Amino acid sequence: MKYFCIAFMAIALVSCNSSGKKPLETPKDRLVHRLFQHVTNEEILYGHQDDLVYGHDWQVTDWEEDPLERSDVKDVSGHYPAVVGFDLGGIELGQDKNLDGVPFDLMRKAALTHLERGGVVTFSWHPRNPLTGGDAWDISSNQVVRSILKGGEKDAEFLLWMEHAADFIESLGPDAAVIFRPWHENLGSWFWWGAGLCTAEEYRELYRHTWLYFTKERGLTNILWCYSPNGPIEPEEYMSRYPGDEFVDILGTDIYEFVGPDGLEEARVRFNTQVKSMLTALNVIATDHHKLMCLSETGLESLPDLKWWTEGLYPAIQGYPVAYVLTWRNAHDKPGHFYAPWKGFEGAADFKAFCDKEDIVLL
Ligand code: BMA
Repeated sequence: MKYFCIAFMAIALVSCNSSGKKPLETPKDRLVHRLFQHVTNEEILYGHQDDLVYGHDWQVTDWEEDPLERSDVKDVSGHYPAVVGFDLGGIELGQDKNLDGVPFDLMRKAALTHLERGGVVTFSWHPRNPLTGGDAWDISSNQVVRSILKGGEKDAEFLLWMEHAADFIESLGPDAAVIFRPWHENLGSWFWWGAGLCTAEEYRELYRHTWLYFTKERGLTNILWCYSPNGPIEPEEYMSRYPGDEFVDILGTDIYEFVGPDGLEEARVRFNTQVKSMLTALNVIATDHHKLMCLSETGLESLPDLKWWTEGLYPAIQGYPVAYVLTWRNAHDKPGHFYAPWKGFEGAADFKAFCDKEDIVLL
């Protein structure tokens, strides 16, 4: 395992971009540079969703006092993950807590703490359905995206939703460069912005509308925008709803392993094939478009394969220029809904072996 050191950040502050000419002026430039540097070094950052705010059997309760030193990943590997993900779902309504019960004040503190430790922060967003009032998974109408675009019946309301999300990111301060990954898994049809629920043009408009609001209206220029359709899919399909180079910095994909009736071994083989074929395609697209790439979400729920990390995930990503790979959350209130080991979990040794690989980076 390799891990960041503060010295790296100091070097990054005075270094130049790949052309060697333009100084790296903004926090965003520096984060992009740093991620490219890891890719050049053939290193992959490991990430975990919600890592600092709760784990398999614990959660932060007193967020103001808590030093946020607990982490399931650290409990097992000795290190914090290099990347921590958080979800903004619920911010749009001005709620105090997100859809999984994480107070936004705690999320802000955790994000800033992680950045101070030298980590990378990424935000996803499962906003509620602005037309029906249901949740992100409410796919009862195919008019939702259209309703929030300019001239739509919900466009003013949606502007307010974006305002709340932008306020939160702005509250991290001007030095915080973060990855934002809205409208993810859009080639499936399980979210109201999914492929079966809006046209390709409506989707692209939604992404651009969001980008324009954050970037131009609000001047939030320290965001790395990640486009992350569900995989695996063919390259043409991946690009079929791509918002455009101007609006995207990182090409991501979400691919999970699912165990079917054919058992663990087959599931592992299937996952391996799917991830490799998607990353092979993404590598070509990312090279053509001069973008970073990542495995924005992955995991095997409950980790029934005790060798998943070293024999499932690692061989699937090893050697690919992925900036980071993020496994999903360890819910403390949903039995079996976990994607990283915790202290005492029987498969912890395999995770530790994964973290100890030369090309896997934790803090
Ligand atoms: C899903 C599950 C849900 C959660 C949502 C947003 O994959 O983990 O329990 O509410 O992500 O974090």
